[in-house]
Amino acid sequence: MRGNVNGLIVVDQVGYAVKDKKLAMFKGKGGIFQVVNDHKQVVFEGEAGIAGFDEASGEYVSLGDFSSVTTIGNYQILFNDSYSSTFSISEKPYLDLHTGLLKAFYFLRCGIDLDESYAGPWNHKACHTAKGIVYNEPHRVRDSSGGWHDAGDYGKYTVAAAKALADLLLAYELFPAAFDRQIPIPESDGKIPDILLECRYELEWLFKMQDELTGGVFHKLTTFNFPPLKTMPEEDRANLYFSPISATATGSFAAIMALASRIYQPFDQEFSKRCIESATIAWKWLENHEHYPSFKNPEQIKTGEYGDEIDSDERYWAAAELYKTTGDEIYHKKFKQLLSETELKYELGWADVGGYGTISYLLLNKANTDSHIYDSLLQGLVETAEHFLEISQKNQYCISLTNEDYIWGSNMVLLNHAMILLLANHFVNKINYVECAKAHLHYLLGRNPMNLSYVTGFGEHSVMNPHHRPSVADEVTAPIPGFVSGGPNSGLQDDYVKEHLQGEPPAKCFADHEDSYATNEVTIYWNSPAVFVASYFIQE
Ligand code: G3I
Ligand code: 9MR
Ligand code: ZN
Repeated sequence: MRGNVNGLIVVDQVGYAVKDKKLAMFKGKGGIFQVVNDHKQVVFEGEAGIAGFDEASGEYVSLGDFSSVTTIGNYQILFNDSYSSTFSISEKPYLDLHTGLLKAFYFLRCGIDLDESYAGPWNHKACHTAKGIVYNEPHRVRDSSGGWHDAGDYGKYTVAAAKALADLLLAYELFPAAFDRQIPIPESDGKIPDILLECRYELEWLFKMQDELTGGVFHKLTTFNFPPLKTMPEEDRANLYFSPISATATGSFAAIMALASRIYQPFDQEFSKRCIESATIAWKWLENHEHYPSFKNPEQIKTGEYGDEIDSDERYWAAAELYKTTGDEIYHKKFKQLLSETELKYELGWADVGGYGTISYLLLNKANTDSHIYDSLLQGLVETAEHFLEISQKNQYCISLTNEDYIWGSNMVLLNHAMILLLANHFVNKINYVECAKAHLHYLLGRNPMNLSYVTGFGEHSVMNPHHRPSVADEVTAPIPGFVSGGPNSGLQDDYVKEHLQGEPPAKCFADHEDSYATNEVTIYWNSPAVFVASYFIQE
């Protein structure tokens, strides 16, 4: 890096592919700019066009195109006296990013030593190996170990796990060629793709969330309170509690287990069978509990609630996956019935999961579907993608976020939109969707109003102080790499941002500070859509 890098010119700090359309954004009025290589030679001169107003950042922004630069190398953009961060042009700029995003799940593993050979300076001892207590049944203790920590905290939450697993397994299902390299992780064997080995670590834990007495699934496994920020996982020794069963957890569990059963079938039939059996038992619980009160944190439990009033979308997703995996018409019938009750058919969140049900159905052999339903769901998916494309075409950063989208975890909203665009492209093959999805990734990686790569360890100016307990508590300066930060959140829902960011425009409501859990935390389900999106671009 050299020169005056002041955030006036923003680029994808990880890089652009040789064939890419290459845009940089310039704050303020446009004008002549140069692309400079690392031998200080000007390789291109262009002009950033007329500036447009970007509502989300409250700034004028103009766009400069340097697509004609196709020589592999490292570059900066020079504009008046300001420089951009360094970026690369290469055939596959996202390969290491992809590995890093996946490796983050290994770093979140609970219940196992993270050895130096895999974890480097971020190694630590096994954590949370004690049994968990079933809330309100103090004498009932159950194995609870394994899986991934949810986030910057050490809780493990069923619906969060299901979203993360869905994105990862879907990425593998649709883009298997993206997973032919090893991460590597301790289980890497060169036969089973590492992503499936990593997901299995989570699935083995998820089985433990199913109540052996009723088939329902516990909503979460956490301590009563969040431990202090400066706490290594193995130092967090308070009792662990299984919160009560919920319908949303049971629905998401049934769905993800049915999906997993299909994916693991060619590799391990025994495991695949366990998955579908658990899914079926969870489904029976759902059938026996058609109306079930939505989950609320019990009195003493103050950790993440993952509340969700509506469980029809979880049931819809479960029916779709169970139908797809078993071929049993009973689930098809249920799916069709739930279709009319489900409004959120294109959402890919931890609360609104209908999109996964829709995608599952669309990935069926059309002969096994009701063609009217199939066509209308596909049309809805395409309309959703068109909507995002339209917004992006008017947006100065070429993304589909509107002011209202800068909520807690806005980077997930961003990446979910990119997923929808890529999924729509999967069915109707439209290059504009792919380019638009890539623009979303460019935003994540630095081409945004904050001039910040929101992925730790990737990009010259990337997030350094995530709200992530091990990153805070360990003695290593650098945060653990490969984590997607939550991103700008105009709700200003933590004390740090309340104090420092009053009045900021939505896209600038972000603080790279360890106390800002409402803007700068990390979670499994913000990383997982990033894996999905990056997977597309490394295998296309
Ligand atoms: O959807 C509404 C939107 O309609 C409204 O306009 C907007 C205004 O603030 O709010 C939106 O809701 C927000 C919701 O996230 C969106 O998903 C809520 O305000 C916000 O409070 C809520 O935050 C959730 C947060 O927990 C607090 O409950 C995040 O989604 C969720 O990702 C986060 O999850 C936490 C876990 O509880 C604990 N582990 C870490 C994890 C990540 O921070
Ligand atoms: O660390 C917690 C984070 O994982 C949650 O997302 C967040 C919201 O539930 O809460 C964080 O914990 C904070 C708590 O809510 C309030 N006191 C400070 C805690 C951070 O150290
Ligand atoms: Zn742990």
